[in-house]
Amino acid sequence: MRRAQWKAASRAAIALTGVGALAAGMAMLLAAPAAAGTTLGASAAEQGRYFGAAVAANKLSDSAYTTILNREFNSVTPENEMKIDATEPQQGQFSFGAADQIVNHARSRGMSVRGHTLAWHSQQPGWMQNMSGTALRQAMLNHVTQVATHFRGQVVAWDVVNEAFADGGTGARRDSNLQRTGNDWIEAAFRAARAADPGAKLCYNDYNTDDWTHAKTQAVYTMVRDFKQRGVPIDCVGLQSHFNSGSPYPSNYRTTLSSFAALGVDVQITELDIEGASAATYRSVVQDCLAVARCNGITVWGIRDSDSWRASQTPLLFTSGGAKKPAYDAVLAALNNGSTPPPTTPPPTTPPPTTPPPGPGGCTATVSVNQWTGGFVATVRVTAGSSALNGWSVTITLPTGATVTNAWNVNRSGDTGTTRWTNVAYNGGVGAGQSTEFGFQANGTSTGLNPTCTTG
Ligand code: G2I
Repeated sequence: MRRAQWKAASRAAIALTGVGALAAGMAMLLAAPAAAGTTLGASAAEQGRYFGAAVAANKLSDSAYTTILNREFNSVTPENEMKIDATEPQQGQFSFGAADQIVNHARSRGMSVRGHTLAWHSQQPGWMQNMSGTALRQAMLNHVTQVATHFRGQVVAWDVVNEAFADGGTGARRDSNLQRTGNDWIEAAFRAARAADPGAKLCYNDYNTDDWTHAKTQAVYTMVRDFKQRGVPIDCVGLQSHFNSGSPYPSNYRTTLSSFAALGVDVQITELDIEGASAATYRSVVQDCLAVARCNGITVWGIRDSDSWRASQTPLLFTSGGAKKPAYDAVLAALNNGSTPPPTTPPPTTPPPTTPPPGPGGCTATVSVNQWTGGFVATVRVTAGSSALNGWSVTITLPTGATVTNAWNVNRSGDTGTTRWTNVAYNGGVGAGQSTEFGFQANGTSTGLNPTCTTG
């Protein structure tokens, strides 16, 4: 028996000891999970992931819609029903009916729920749009608290803050009435959400943060790293991943997923749709997620093409008539092929290191590189030998013309030629045989990178 089936069976067996056998038998019939490998949700679960869809409450009466939803998906995100205008239409008067309907539909069928979204510049009710300053800050925090409290224990992950960074090359915050209450509005929202629902994972969610080289991606990365360093409660990053001709799937997507994950947060693909629904692109997205241990789920932004906010782009996995599209088959196959797909990004220019295990007290460093025309990102893994490390230092000689532009999880000295990299406060201690990672981005080429590690 495969592991997930075994777990489900043992849970069922435990349930049988507590209730009448007939009732339990009926419950098992109703809740019987689809056979592994035959639906998106069951296949994702086999990989320790979820596969979800954005759901609209007013479609739950459409049986063609719910047939697909109930068969294929094991996670649900309310598409609009948890937004600020829906849940607090008048200040202090909360309205949870449509959101509750979706949550109940999902949870009664064993699907998990992602909450979307507690604080956002858009879809604010009129009363909030007209607020500013301290009054708005207080109203926003009250909203976060009330909504997260209402759904406490029912939502596995919240998009606490949505779309707070500007597009374009500046990496700046988006101007909004919330931003104008002070730059700390985001962390204030996360703290309020943690206090209200300590069991939920708290995510920052945004779009156009898929390409690792984009300023917006780097800006979100810098914020999440800062939050982790200062103990602001953040558990996950959501990449919306609305792909189209103007904002295509980037070849470095996997680097983006793994770089966020290396900060110690989960990564979730939260609103996936792809203009034209290329099977190959959907396959790549799934393979990229499976290749990153902390990429723990994918949500598509709607079920059938006709349900999409961009219906004319036919970006989803099911036709408007409910038929499976080639992209569906590609996604299912990718989920069933497991976690070691062929790379979708260009192979590293550096051959895989063949470093022997370090001796007592020593450490080793290996590097993997994602090179594109004109630049690269290097991820360096530091591994302790048979003794724990209490500080480490790595030397890397860069080829002529390569210049470091930024780095993470590390202190550096030197941007060109022989560069020296030392641990930061939170990653100097590495247990015997354990590893930690840091990274840097550089212009130029990465040919022949050969890191050496010394302790202390
Ligand atoms: O815009 C696509 C998504 C981008 N990321 C955040 C998501 O929350 C956002 O979802 C979309 C929904 O898919 C749309 O359904 O957000 C839109 C609003 O920003 C939603 O559109 C709204 C229409 O603007 C309203 O006129 C309409 O009443 O949908 C509402 C309900 O159908």
